[in-house]
Amino acid sequence: MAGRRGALIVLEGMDRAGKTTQGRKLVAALLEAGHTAELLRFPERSTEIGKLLGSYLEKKNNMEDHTVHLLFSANRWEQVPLIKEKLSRGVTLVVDRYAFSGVAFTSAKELSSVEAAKRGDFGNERYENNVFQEKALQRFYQLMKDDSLNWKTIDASKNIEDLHKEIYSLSEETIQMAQETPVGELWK
Ligand code: Z5A
Ligand code: MG
Repeated sequence: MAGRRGALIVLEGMDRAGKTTQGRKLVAALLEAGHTAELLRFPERSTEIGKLLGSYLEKKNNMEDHTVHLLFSANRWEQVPLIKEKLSRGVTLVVDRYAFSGVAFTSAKELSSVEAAKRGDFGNERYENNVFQEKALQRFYQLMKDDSLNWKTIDASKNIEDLHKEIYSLSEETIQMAQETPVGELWK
């Protein structure tokens, strides 16, 4: 199968939708089935930029909104050479949040900043309140109107095993499809 590229499978959704749970299970199942697969996550909190984002999300520091947006973006760009290299070597990448979260959360912030500012500390991290999450969800629906990206909607209220089966089956299809499609650029 030399020369066949890996697929980029992105899991997006609201806080606690089960992305990390499903991402881990998916990679384990793909490996078991003989695929080469790895899990990535964004924000990737281990890099210098990621550490800044981690403390911002934990409300240990404050930053100007545009600056934070660009740091989230930079946190992805710093991984892009590695992502391209892995895809071209045939590694399927399962990605726990990507640029769609970047757009959805920044634009939700613009909409809800007044309302959010009135609110107390709902969750442990910044953005973890119902109003904000709802705004971000609406932004995800808008982004999903772009059919060039092969979005699949999954009902996250199902049980973990049923969801896993559904995501696994969609991923197998996606891996097959990716082999016939060259790696493209997002939003170009
Ligand atoms: N953010 C941003 O603003 N800009 C960007 O560019 C990017 C991100 C990339 C941190 O993200 C924040 O960064 C996030 C967006 C912003 N803020 N918010 N919201 P994160 O990915 O590090 O954290 P998160 O996604 O918000 O939360 P999470 O806790 O990682 O959620 P999850 O991964 O979707 O869920 P989980 O950990 O798999 O599951 C949560 C719990 O539910 C756990 O106890 C599971 O056992 C349980 N669970 C999972 N699935 C099920 C089902 N099906 N049934 C019942 N229980 C379940
Ligand atoms: Mg998670």
